[in-house]
Amino acid sequence: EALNPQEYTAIKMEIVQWSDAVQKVDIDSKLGGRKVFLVAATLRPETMYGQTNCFVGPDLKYGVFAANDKEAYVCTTRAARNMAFQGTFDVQGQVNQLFELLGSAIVGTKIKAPFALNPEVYVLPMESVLASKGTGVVTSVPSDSPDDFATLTDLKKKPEYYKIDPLWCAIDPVPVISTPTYGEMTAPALVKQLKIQSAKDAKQLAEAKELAYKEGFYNGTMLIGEFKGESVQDAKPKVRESMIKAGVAFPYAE
Ligand code: A2H
Repeated sequence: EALNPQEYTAIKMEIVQWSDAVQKVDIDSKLGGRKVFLVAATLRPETMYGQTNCFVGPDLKYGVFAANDKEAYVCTTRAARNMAFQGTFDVQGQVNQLFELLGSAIVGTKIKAPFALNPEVYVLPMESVLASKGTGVVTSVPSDSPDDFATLTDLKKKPEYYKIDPLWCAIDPVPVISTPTYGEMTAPALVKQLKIQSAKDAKQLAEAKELAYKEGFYNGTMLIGEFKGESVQDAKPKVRESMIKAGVAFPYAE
């Protein structure tokens, strides 16, 4: 991994409405009029049409970092440091944290999902989000990510246990990619086939993730968006460029 840097696409998801747990009066003064975005790192930008949610680690610490005079990004401090050296912020190499939030406080926040069929989605908790990878914010695409589908299934079963409003996970998976082996819902098909019971079935989920990625990448066809009908292999870099051009994404590497 040290030899091969991972090239992610960072997706900017503007906050439409903060959760009740965030004290609006307190943060308004700290933001200085900046728009705030949750920034998710993904390896599958072509699946963003099918976002139904976004995930944060409930026990992880997040910072709200000034990117410039107009925008602030929510991510881990680790990711903000990387961004500072990749030309993401207006001052090269400098991290300007406006304030800090616990993941659990961000849960329930409503955000814009760029390029998605559902233009606004909610932030939900995911225990398996690692602080050591990406931005600590994960887009949720249950049609194509077995991890996302398994987590959403768990949340839907026990909303009170996870302290969430059932409304926040009420959006159904959206068909994004068709594959010969799994049809239009690759992740749900694999979760069923491998008899995955919950997001805690880490071993089977790792296998499902591998199978879903390979089948989607090598044999998938886009069902939606600007590159509908094209192979996933062709569409992937095009969707990425299209999102970057539209100002809703930027390259992020680590
Ligand atoms: B992927 P790699 Cl549809 N902790 O995006 C846990 N998982 C994280 C993360 C973190 N801190 N940061 C990013 N990720 C997820 C879409 C997707 C992803 C689909 C299918 C597979 C898939 C929607 N979720 O990933 O370890 C993000 O989820 C499977 C490869 O760096 C990101 O891409 O290889 C992927 O894991 C990065 O994983």
